[in-house]
Amino acid sequence: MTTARANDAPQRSGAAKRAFVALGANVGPRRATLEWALRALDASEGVRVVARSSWHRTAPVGGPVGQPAFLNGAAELETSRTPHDLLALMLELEVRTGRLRTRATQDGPRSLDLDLLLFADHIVDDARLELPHPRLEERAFVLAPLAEIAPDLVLPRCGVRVRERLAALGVPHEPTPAAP
Ligand code: PH2
Ligand code: MG
Ligand code: MG
Repeated sequence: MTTARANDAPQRSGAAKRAFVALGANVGPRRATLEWALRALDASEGVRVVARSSWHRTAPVGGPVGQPAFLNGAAELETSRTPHDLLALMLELEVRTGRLRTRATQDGPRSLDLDLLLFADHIVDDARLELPHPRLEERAFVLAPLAEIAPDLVLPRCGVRVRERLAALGVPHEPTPAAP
């Protein structure tokens, strides 16, 4: 594991860190699954959900032609976990919704997708995790919900605020009314 931080504080200081998570689903009872995921995160040891967006109905980006529309959202967490411990929890929650992960399902339909976007000022690049999330700045389906809860958050790689990056992508800021 290669984990670097902007300062030299120990990685497991025990102090709560701020993290941002993207949520998505396009199979099954999407809204109920996403709400369950937020409750399950908040109920987990060392994790508190401190802010959440509304759910945005979004057209699928990439993946197989004709896959169903997504509901997407974002949440801000406070956590005493490490990035990898938080990731492990997120993957466990995905599996609990019945999600299977194979090469064939990459970018394909999923009952629940939880992506770790940012974890304090951590920079991580290993086989399991990349932080900041590698496609964070390109994805309106991530930035639009994130702009609801953290519009002034500066995206570390490009130095631009979330709401400015979203505007530059040319996608309306307002949440799309989400179907159930
Ligand atoms: N996730 C993907 C690929 N494409 N498209 C939308 N609209 N929403 C997603 O969450 C999404 C996607 C890979 O995780
Ligand atoms: Mg994803
Ligand atoms: Mg994912």
